[in-house]
Amino acid sequence: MNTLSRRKLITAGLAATAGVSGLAVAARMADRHGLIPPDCGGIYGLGHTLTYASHRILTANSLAREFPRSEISKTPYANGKPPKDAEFKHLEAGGFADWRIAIEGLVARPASLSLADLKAHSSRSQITQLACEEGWSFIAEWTGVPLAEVLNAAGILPQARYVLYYSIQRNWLGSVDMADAMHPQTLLTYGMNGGELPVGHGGPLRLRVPRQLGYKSVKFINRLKVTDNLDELPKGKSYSWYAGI
Ligand SMILES: Nc1nc2c(c(=O)[nH]1)N[C@H]1C(S)=C(S)[C@@H](COP(=O)(O)O)O[C@H]1N2
Ligand SMILES: [Mo]
Repeated sequence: MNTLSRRKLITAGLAATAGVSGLAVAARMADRHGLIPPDCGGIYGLGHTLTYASHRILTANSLAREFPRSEISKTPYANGKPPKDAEFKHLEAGGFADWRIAIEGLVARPASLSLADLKAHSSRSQITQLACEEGWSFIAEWTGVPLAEVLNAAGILPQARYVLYYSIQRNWLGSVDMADAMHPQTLLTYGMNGGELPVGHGGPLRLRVPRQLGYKSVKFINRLKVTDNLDELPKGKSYSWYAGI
């Protein structure tokens, strides 16, 4: 199906979902509010789009569930191995004092921030669940600075639509729209369960996006880029781009 007829189908679906009175209204709404995800094509595209669009229409500002301290998992599962390369080992040996995260792209004041710089911002702690698409999950207390605060300090330009986040593990590139980037529970996370964030869980720094599945919470992040497009995303990825829960 070509992109044009896909868009027509999507906006027809949106008209039904949102209960608005006509296709023209739905099409305008979809365009204006950016309700078409990057993986709108392909056999799962319509489903991805309707999920994304309806979440954005119905629950744009909703909060992920937060749990009482008593529900924190005793043995949280660390998925995969921390990076083994010399650069990471060197940074780890130095207590990550030299870890930096670059803030780039559509911002007025690009920056390079250390963990100490991040900790100088206001911190937020929240007890949320990390759920993997494979079916397992755990609950932990996560501490960090809201991404919104760091982005606001850098001065987001009006064209901004997405934030890309890069890991020292090159094959892990994450991205969210501005609704999730600016959401109060989206944290640049440096602490877990009262201590430093362990390397098993992405220490010294990961982005926690608690309104989406675990694979959007990329570990070992060292660069953020505010953009107006997602051209850098690898093509033909199997996970859906939007993984709202
Ligand atoms: N850099 C990096 N980030 C990553 C992953 C990874 O392997 N490398 N795995 C993802 C997946 S699929 C999940 S479910 C969670 C797991 O987080 P955990 O290791 O804290 O359990 O991290 C996500 N972020
Ligand atoms: Mo996962």
